[in-house]
Amino acid sequence: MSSPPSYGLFIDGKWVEPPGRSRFSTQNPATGEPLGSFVSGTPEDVDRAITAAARAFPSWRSTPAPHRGEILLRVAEVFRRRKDEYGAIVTREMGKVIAEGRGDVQESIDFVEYMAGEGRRLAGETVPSELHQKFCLTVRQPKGVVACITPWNFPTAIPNWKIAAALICGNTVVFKPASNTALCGTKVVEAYEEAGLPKGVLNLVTGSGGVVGNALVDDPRVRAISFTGGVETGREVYVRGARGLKMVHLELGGKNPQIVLDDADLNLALEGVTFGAFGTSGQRCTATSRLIVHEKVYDEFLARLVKRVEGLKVGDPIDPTVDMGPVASADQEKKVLEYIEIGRHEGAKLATGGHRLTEGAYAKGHFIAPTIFETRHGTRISVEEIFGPVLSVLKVKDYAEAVKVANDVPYGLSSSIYTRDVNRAFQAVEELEAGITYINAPTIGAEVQLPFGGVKNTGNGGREAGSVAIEEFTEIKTVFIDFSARLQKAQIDLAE
Ligand code: UN1
Repeated sequence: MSSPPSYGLFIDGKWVEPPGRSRFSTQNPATGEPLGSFVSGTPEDVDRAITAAARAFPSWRSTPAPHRGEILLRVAEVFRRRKDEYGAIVTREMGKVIAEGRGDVQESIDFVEYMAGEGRRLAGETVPSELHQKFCLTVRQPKGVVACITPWNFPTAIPNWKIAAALICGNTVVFKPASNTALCGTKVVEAYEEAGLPKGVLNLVTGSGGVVGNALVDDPRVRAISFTGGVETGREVYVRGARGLKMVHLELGGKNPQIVLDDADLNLALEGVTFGAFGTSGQRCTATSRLIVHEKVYDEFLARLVKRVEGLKVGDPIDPTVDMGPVASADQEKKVLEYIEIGRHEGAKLATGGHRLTEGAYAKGHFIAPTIFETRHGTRISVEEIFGPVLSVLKVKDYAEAVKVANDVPYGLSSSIYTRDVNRAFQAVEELEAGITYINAPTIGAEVQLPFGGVKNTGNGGREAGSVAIEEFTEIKTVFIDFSARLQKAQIDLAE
């Protein structure tokens, strides 16, 4: 095989390939085809990138936010123009089916445009003073240099959630993408470059979390860190960031339930769980990994689901007729197969799947058959995040038990309930412990104009997307303007 194209780091507006660095490459998880060779960044590279970002900060910060927004609109335009090309790269590098690869890029367009509009808002508040002739208000100011560390499952969308939000607020960025989707990360940065972002405002350092990630998190010039990934790495980032008293934003795992009550529209619920559990091969933080079904409809629903899932076409995700692609990497494949073994050992009943697909066209890829286990609440496969095409089905006797089971896990990102009873639906909104609840829709498919995030081990309380996305990337300055021309003492001079 010929060697794949080489890509550099993007520092201070230039693509650079520092000499003597080792390199890593990415592959298509469906075919093994090599896609690109990337620099394993070092602490010196991180230092240079942060220096460039710090240098660019004063002028970016003082660029009027609506003008920053205009640049973001141009970025969105580049993504729109290159949607087919970028969508195919997402599919080839990450393995999601082409409709979803294009969807990943669409989510980037939506978010960057949404944040461009934020350039004309970035609202503070005005509140009354307790004294005469005094104004009290708040303004938002950028934090400085921020680090964006992103996962492979939404390899253009999640970087944009972070980068566009950080930039519109006036911060400058050092971006480290997941290594196995380094080409997508590189393409994201190319779009910002093509749109004319000033040099140093966005910098890219590829490489490992242990080297590049840690150097970013530890550097005192980095004031905020936005991280999406696994819980254990997230905890490590949080602890390291805490030493420098940094704002750390975490989006971590999920174990998202779809509840199906006995009055649900079963056709709708069936389509919902099929997409929620096996879309993106189950590799969304929001993926449905538990199906909680009322006992009255359990047997019928499970039988129909198994039939539906056995009809899914698994294959090369670039083929538009394919329903599910491979998992994203050899590591993922190993982890998912381990969980399938765990399921078998803890006595879960395999309803379908449970094995690798290795014959013929599957031979070079990381394909796993869509897998459904019947199990009880409390087994490892029913409470631990698997991040693959493995669904645990749990039988419950009523609504109360369904919610109890749904809530009894360490995560709380997304949740869903299918019912025709409006009272039950609202009760579920109140009672499900999750950052997101869907009524009669699957656990996946959040829209960018609404907050995204979760409770418990899913994060540390922050939210991305929506108008609240700017909280993560701004400092609030409180301003008191006294126009009385005399000394007024708050709490002491009681105005009448
Ligand atoms: C993720 O898996 O981390 O809600 C993000 C969804 C997508 C984003 C998922 N819009 O499924």
